[in-house]
Amino acid sequence: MSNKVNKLSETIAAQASAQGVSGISVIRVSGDKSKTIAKKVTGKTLLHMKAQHTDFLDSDGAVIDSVIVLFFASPASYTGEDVLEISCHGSTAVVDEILKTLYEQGARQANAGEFTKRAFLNDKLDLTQAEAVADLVESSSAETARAAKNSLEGAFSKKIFGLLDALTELRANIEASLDFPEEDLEQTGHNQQVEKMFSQTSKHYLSLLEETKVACKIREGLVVAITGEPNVGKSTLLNQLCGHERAIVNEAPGTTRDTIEVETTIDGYRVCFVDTAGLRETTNSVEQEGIRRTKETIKQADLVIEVRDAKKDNELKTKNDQKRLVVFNKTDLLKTKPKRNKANNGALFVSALTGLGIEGLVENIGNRFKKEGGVELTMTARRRHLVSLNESYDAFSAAKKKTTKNIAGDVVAEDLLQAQNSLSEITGEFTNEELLDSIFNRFCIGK
Ligand SMILES: Nc1nc2c(ncn2[C@@H]2O[C@H](COP(=O)(O)OP(=O)(O)OP(=O)(O)O)[C@@H](O)[C@H]2O)c(=O)[nH]1
Ligand SMILES: [Mg+2]
Repeated sequence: MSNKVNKLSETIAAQASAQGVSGISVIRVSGDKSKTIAKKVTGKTLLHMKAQHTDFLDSDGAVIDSVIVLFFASPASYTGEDVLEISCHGSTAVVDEILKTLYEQGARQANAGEFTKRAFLNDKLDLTQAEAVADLVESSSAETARAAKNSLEGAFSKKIFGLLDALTELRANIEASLDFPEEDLEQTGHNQQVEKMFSQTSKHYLSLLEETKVACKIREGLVVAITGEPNVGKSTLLNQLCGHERAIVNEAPGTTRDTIEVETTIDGYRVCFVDTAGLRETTNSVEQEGIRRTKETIKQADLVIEVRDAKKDNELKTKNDQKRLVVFNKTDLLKTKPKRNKANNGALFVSALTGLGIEGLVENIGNRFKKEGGVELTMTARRRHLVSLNESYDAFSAAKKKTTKNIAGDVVAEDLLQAQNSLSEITGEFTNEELLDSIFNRFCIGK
């Protein structure tokens, strides 16, 4: 790990707007040569943030298009470098011609995420903010877009920096006490002060861990397993939920042998439904393997829908919880419609065949995103953030434990430093080229 890695030097260019035909396309250039290139392709000297309507000239001076150009002088630009933005007519031929000219004039094609990577390397954004740019572009619901915007504006980094400050203060306190005898520290109330700081920081960690977990899960989506005995209608339910005949439905029990995954969205949130083999005792080795996979899916799922046949299951008692939802299927075959009550504890009644009650089931799943852990979604987070935050919390907890056992202050301070380094990996103050590549390579070109 090192402090920020090498900065980039060449001037880059790429289409920033979506590929294909559109009303307007935006092409972006960033780097030292942006201003000279701008002069060559427009014949004009551009001023900072003054839009100009001009002809865009190819390398022989012929007009390619009539465009609006906007120049941002370093460091007041997205990347922190000189940036030229060209809004041209949205024809692929025009875009190609303009890019060809920019390359002839000294720019090179930008790599995926290179504009945002430069913004990070030039301290315009920290790593969580750079990641939030990708999350915002990819967001599929108003809530995730808002959360990504918050992260882009620094909501997540601010919380990490808050923790880092608390750790710095704690470490300074502990290091300052290294030269004093234990009795003095006891008398001056120093030890109580350190204890209080540990307990406050611990609370801070736990609430951020909870929030990060929720944000992470919402970004990744929920895995919902559809389980139950053979023939209760699991595959019919999967087909109903995803809107097409994905899984084979048959009146013979034991039809589904392998797990079947279908990705969809509910209110813009990602959900992966997994249809599973029905659970029963069997000697058939293929079915046994299917049942093993079902059990594996249940372990990994965020929510397990337990489908039951309402006609056979007279005992409507259920125990629903955060991870388990009982759904009584085939209610179209019942003479009297069952009602939700205390005994069935919020179980749902549906007919996968007719679609009855499916809307309520979808709503129930959608609400799990909104009320996830009772925590409001105020930021986006990724698995790598959660991993580093957990590592940091482990090092912090080790330090806390050692203080209560009166282990030497320098050992405690070392753990706290470790906790700080793990947090710095989140914001990118400590990073390496592979991590940056793995983040920015997933961006699209032009971002
Ligand atoms: N009347 C009625 N029949 C249903 C309903 N849902 C499923 N069925 C029927 O029940 C039978 C079994 O349906 P499947 O969806 O294959 O059941 P499964 O739980 O996936 O079964 P396995 O894959 O064998 O475990 C089929 O004949 C379906 O048409 C329903 O809501 N009402
Ligand atoms: Mg099935």
